[in-house]
Amino acid sequence: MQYIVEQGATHREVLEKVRARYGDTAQVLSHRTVRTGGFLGLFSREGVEITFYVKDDGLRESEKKRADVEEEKRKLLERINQERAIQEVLNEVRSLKTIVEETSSRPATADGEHPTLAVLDRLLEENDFSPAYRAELVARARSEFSLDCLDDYASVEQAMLAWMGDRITLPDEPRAARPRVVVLVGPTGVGKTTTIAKLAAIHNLGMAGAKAQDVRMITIDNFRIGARQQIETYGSIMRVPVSTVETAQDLRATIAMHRDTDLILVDTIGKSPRDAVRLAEMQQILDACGPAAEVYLAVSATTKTQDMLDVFRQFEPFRYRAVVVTKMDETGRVGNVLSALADKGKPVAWITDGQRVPLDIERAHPLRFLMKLEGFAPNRPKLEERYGPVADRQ
Ligand SMILES: Nc1nc2c(ncn2[C@@H]2O[C@H](COP(=O)(O)OP(=O)(O)O)[C@@H](O)[C@H]2O)c(=O)[nH]1
Ligand SMILES: [Mg+2]
Repeated sequence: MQYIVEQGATHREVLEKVRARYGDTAQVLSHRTVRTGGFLGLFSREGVEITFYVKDDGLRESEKKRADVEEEKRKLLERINQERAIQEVLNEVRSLKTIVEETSSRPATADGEHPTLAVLDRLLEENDFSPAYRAELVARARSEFSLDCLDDYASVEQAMLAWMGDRITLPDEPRAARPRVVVLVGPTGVGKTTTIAKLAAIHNLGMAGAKAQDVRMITIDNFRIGARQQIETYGSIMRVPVSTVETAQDLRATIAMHRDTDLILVDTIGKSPRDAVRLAEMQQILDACGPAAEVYLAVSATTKTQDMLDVFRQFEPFRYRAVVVTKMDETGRVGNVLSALADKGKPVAWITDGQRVPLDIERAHPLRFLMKLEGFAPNRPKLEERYGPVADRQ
């Protein structure tokens, strides 16, 4: 048992105070009137002082109550702390999320492109690919790769190389015909006559996968001083007969005369097909070669992208079946060629890479272009798996 003395202004006030603390276990023992408050005996007021006794279990009860309150307080604080911690974690998560969102949506480059694509696009541009070709390749990479995958530069680069390679097509085997008439058209100075000489030699000798054939060259390029001499010189060195013709009728007659030849190679004048008269003239020449004649367009790899597209377009009326790319040795950039080929959907048959007749010619192979691209690192074994082996050039 314990005694408690409590003072207050009124009897009721003291009772309420004690009951609040100890409940009904506090029993009034005595009470008296006292003066409370004041200062040095002045201004004090009359009040009551009550003495209670409280049973131990009452005390325990009250202590328990207090302990409970303490426990509650502790739990509450704990929860507040926990909530604070959760809030902090949430804030952390929120700020991380913002960073992630900002990173993925934030323009990695000024135009908002992923860095991998920005770099590859710049490389394509440096390799002289047309804007349309570049846009198509980059759009494909954007749609086929997730943001995570785009971070892996090498794999996007290799995929792009394969897409470029897939767009380089080779012509089908020509239909068997005898004689097989092959006509080379194209702008002046691209190397038509030289290429005709190279083709004559390799077919005559059975090189570069061709079997040894009976070959003849026909030239209509007899307006330019020395042009006739040029091809006749090649002919005599290689022991390939040459015919020179002046008109379309001549040409028709000459082909008819040599119908037992395996392969007739026709060199043409390289005037601008923009000229309507020349265009009509050229059409007559092609008609004279017969419906089975295979027309090839010779273009120099050194031609600028837009000019290349123009040449492809200008020669369209001659329905060339494939392209011969000349002077590959004179440029490190072949995006112009690949853009024009893709744009026109034309296959590429031969590549020439030097002035040596007949050494500097080979059948086209996608890798020959891909390996020339500046700034790209083509995985040759992987690409050879896809497109077949390619020989090393000396
Ligand atoms: N570097 C290089 N020069 C070539 C190539 N093909 C032809 N040429 C040169 O280009 C010039 C023009 O060739 P030509 O055959 O007369 O062109 P054509 O006017 O189209 O008949 C000549 O000096 C050739 O030696 C090639 O693949 N590489
Ligand atoms: Mg010529």
